[in-house]
Amino acid sequence: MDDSCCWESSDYEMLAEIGQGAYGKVYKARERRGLQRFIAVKRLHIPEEPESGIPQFVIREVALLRKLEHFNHPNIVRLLNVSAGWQNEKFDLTLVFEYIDQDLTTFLSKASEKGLARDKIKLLSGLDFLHTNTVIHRDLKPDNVLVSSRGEVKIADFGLARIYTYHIALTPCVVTLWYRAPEVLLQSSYMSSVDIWSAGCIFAELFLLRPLFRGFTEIQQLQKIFEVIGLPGEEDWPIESPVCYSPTWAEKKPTKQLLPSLAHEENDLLSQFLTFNPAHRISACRALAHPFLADCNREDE
Ligand code: 0RS
Repeated sequence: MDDSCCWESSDYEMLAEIGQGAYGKVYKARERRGLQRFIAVKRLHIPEEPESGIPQFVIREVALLRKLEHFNHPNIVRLLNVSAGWQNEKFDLTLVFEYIDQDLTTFLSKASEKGLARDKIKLLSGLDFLHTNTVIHRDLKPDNVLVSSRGEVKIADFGLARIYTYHIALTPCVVTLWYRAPEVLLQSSYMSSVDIWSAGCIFAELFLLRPLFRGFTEIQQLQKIFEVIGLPGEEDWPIESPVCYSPTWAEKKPTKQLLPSLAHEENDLLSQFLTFNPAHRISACRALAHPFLADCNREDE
């Protein structure tokens, strides 16, 4: 059977491929019935386990996504439907989401500095919700933050992390390191604080209108980070990391003003996002109470 047959659906009409990555593929489509809304259809092919059939974690992660959907969080992309089936001895998972017009990358490429300030609070509300429900995004970046024509900000591409790891092992593909937390770059263990690091990089990008740390290898990415935040103390270096601490990495500069172009409160929050030691990094919940974001919140009302 050729691949094209898979895309025929009585429920929706496939329009265009909008993304491809470790996750499989995402398509823009339109419902054939009812409201005939645009939707985002995500297809994952999951190799069958020889012994047990469908891997247990696939079932668990999809169940978690569906559970989260019941909360209707305004900053999380809506999951409309999940279906599964077998195709050529592979297990296919199809997730149908609401379609949002733009990603943040595109939004930023058209943006001028004004009018962005209040959007990041929404991103943090979404993150706080995910973290409260023990979901770590792990790959938060402007490509998977969606911005609707009504100015809503919604996080996409979360929850299936373990399915992705599975995929990445099978399909080598280029991933961006720009939003990756140092503990991930150093191959240490990680927690929800990795998403806060990514949010910090996005926060800076809203002001700079360009990515903050643009490294093309793990080592180069770390160097770019240390050029801005300064070299961390050896006591903060993860002991389990295969990368050794070296004082020659960068200067140990004081982290008073990370970005000179930012105001005092913006810099204060940014330095709490971009704290090297994940144990000392601010949480999404505490960041929402920071004077800078609390102010945005009031303006929104
Ligand atoms: C890199 C410049 C291009 O509505 C788009 C949507 C879009 C969605 C949508 C809804 C729910 C996803 C997408 C989704 C699912 C993995 C994903 C990975 C990244 C992003 C979303 C994912 N920039 C990227 C592609 N693109 C054009 C600009 C667009 C434009 C509008 N609306 N995705 N992608 N989940 N899984």
